[in-house]
Amino acid sequence: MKRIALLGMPNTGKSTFFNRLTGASARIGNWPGITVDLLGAKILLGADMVEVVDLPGLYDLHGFAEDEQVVRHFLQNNPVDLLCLILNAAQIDQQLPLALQFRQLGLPTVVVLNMADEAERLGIRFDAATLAAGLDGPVCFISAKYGQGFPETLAALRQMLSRNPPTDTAALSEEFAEDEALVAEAERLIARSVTMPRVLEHDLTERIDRIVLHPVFGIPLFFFALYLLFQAVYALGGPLQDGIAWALDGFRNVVLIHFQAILPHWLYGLLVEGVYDGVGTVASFVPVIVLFFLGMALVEDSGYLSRIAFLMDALMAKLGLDGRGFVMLLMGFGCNVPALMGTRVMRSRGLRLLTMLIIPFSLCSARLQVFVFLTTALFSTTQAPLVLLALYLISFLVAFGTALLFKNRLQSHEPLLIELPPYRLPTFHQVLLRGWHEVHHFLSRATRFIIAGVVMIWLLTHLPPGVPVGGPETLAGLFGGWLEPLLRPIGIDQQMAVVLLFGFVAKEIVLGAMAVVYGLDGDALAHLMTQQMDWVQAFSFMLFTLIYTPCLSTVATMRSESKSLIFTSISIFWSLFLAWLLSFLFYQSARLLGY
Ligand SMILES: Nc1nc2c(ncn2[C@@H]2O[C@H](COP(=O)(O)OP(=O)(O)OP(=O)(O)O)[C@@H](O)[C@H]2O)c(=O)[nH]1
Ligand SMILES: [Mg+2]
Repeated sequence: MKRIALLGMPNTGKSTFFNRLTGASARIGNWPGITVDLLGAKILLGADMVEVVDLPGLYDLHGFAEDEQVVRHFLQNNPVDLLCLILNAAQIDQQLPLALQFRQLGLPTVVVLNMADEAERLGIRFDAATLAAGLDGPVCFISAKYGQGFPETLAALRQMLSRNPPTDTAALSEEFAEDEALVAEAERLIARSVTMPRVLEHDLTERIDRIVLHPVFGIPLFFFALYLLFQAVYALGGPLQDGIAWALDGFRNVVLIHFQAILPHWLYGLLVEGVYDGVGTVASFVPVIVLFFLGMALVEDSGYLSRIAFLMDALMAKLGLDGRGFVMLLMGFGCNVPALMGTRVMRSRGLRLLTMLIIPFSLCSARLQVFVFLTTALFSTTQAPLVLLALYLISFLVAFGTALLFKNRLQSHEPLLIELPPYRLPTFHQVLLRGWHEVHHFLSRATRFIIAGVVMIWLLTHLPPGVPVGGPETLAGLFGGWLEPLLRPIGIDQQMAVVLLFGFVAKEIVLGAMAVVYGLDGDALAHLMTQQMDWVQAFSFMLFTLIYTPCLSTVATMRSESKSLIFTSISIFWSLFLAWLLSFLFYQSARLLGY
């Protein structure tokens, strides 16, 4: 099978092109460094089955950040028949040297000038023939996002592919011409083939930036935007969630109930009261999570992320981090795993480890489910979003505090230039794709962890046979009993202790576990929680859930990205210790104050 590799600088639209080419749904965002790993997909091009590989961006063929190494390693170890080099046409002056560097590889290459729409708006004109002659190969103009020029590009790829015999890329280690020589050549080529208006008009972007990057109001504005996002999530997500809970309940009472007569008692209990109720309780939160992600997608794709990195850079530097670290925390709001992988763009190991250490404190969407459930149950509708905002702020504070404590051990000196890409609106398709991503993510986690988790909990609360369900004599009661001395000082009882134990595997299980432990779901469960705990206990539970290890996947990613067992263990123990300490301080002082 033939292979096409998509290469280019970060944020030039490689993944957007990849998605258009293959129909895949690679993650896209207006932030350099969204793709940090290989993603392949097969397509039929002419008569050939071709594997297209989307790669992380690279600034330079001899770059040494982890994501750039991923590219080099790929090129050195896999035969590639055709390179598809994606450049941002609107920044041709900065990107052409990379194209010339690639030309030295001597591999068949199609140069794709993407974002032709933006280049045109800016008034940049190209002489395609001169450019193609200078680059020694075909040049295509395209807007991967909107589709102009796509058929022609596809034809060029097909033609190049049919013309060339397979090549070996081991040539990568060859000597390159001096960088200065390449830059000078790029300048000459641009002078001959590109006409740029004297001043580039980024009018709208500049006007928005004047507000968003305001030295005084910039940061408050960001937190206000965050607050609006939660309000919207509550306002829109609540009814959706109720709807799903209602439908799931209906299905149970109308259809599943009939199996009670057919199935053995224990099996019905396991399947319906265990798996169905457990997974259903979690599933009813999916709309909230998807909504939240759509909001995040807007932040990510608009280009606001880079502005946030810029705004927070000075503050983060005091913590031994940089603006990207803050952005990784925000990405961690979705899921900590890609945020951990996103640190690959950092070159200094100290900086990378310090950033990885704080990411698990970022309030991921699985934890969000738990918090939305508990805040809705135990606080009034006006208080709930504020409590949630407080939890987000605590998540930042804990992360910052951790960075402060560890920054001297994980030193870094990496100069950073934050790029501010123009603002872009995601297309409807991109937004849909993102929503689908999250549903898909949920479904795959559901099959991997949630079902297994709720089954385990059902067994623990029902075994050994013959004892009262969920009582102190069951296995769950036993475990809870062991943990109790440790968790009582933070206001967590035996049953919730079992829930926390499972939360270690994945926070998505927490709600399902509560449903199974208490044998209730939906509103009934929420109602019961108000009797089982007061707001002080609930908040203490949420604090603990926020701070202790997010899930096994995070631990595994931490291990593979840091390549250090010691570092991973430190992260786990530190977060457990901190979770307990802060919950303890909160719970005991609240009680002392008479709450
Ligand atoms: N206006 C315009 N925007 C585009 C075009 N292609 C991609 N984009 C936007 O550019 C941004 C970057 O797109 P990606 O596909 O994630 O870029 P990438 O090269 O894969 O980036 P990394 O994986 O971070 O290296 C996103 O906001 C896209 O929506 C285009 O043709 N026109
Ligand atoms: Mg990408």
